[in-house]
Amino acid sequence: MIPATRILPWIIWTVLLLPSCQKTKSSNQDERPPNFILIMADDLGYGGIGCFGNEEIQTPHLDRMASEGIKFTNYYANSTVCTPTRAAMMTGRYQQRSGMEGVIYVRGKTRDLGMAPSEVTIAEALKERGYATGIMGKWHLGYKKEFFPVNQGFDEFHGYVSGNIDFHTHYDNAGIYDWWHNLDSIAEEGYVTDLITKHSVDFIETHQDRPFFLYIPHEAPHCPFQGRNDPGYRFPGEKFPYYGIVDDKDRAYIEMVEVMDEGIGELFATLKRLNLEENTLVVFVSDNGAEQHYGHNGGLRGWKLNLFEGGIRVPGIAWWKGKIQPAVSQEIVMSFDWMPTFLALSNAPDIANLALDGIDLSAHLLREQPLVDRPLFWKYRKQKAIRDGKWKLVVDEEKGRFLFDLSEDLREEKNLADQQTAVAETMEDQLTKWYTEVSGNREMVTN
Ligand SMILES: [Ca+2]
Repeated sequence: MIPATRILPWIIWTVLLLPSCQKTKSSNQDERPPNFILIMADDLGYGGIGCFGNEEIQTPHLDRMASEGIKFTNYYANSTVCTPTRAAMMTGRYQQRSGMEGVIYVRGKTRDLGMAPSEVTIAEALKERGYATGIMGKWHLGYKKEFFPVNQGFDEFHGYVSGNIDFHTHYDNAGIYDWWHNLDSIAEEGYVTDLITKHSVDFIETHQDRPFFLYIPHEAPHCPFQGRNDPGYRFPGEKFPYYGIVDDKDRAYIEMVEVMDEGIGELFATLKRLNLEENTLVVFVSDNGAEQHYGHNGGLRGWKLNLFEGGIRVPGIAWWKGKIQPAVSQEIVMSFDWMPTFLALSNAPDIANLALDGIDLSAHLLREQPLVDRPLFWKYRKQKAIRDGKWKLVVDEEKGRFLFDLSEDLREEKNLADQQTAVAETMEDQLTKWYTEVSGNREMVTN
């Protein structure tokens, strides 16, 4: 069910695209809309991979993707934690609009909550365009089956719905088994990262003859810290440590990122083998900044769970053979921009009808056109933040106001709030107006 306020645009849009769906079926390869592969790491910080300055972790496939494609140095996650970034990415809208401002936890009062099936997702919109749609990996937008990916436009789902599972036994942090195929709990042996890669390759092979959208939200490098050959440790009815039982967690962390990179290499090899490279846009991003104890934030201030740059600025890469030219882009981009971008590239009719907050990046990706100037906003727990050009304002309910000039102070060391009071006031006003508009009076998950 689509809410009444959005029914009219949805009907108009659906009717408008009927003729183009029919055309897709009979069109030749040149007219076929491109495939989209959206890969998202979990808790990977700004300095977490080779092409973003990490010298300790070997990520040759992501490094090659960045050198052949566009590397975004100002790429932001919509939030500093899992659930809200995923909600924004799936809907192309600020997560507050779907009530998903905080994390849905496996324990406690949020366990029964989820993103409403009435929200229009990127998968639903592309499915309407005739795309095959798949998600292999972490969902984290609701534990009840009514919230599962297959009820949000995905034809196929292999993965888990909680925040993290044992990479080997597939039990979540509450000791509940969490590995699914569509709506069924299934027994499947394997290391989560390898299973995600295997099912992703299978999906591409199965759907190679039609346009597809494949969303690959990896578990790596979120805890528990476990490599391929480390033991499983979560079992029902037992107590276990959140971060895992491996002694050398730094070693396990490195391996987790490297195995993910290996899997991404396998995806690229699959595209090449099936001759899909020139018809597939591949995007790699993270869902929030680095975890404080084991992650790499590239020298930025802050970590996952706060709105300083280290919590929200993450790696972003876009690759498309023959279409995207190698470049380093300083344009400011955010998670919710991929939905309008993919819809535009699939020649969807007027996407303005969907009232998305994200913007279409396609002219920037394909022709290096600059993006329009726009402010971007965040809210999580006691912090709100706005980025507008070079300025960034963080308003913390307890610690006060922080204003930074990111063009000179990327590490957010010099608080200019007292010197540039007019700038700070104006930005705080924008922030307040934004929050009133996106949150409305609705109930919100704020954990
Ligand atoms: Ca995360």
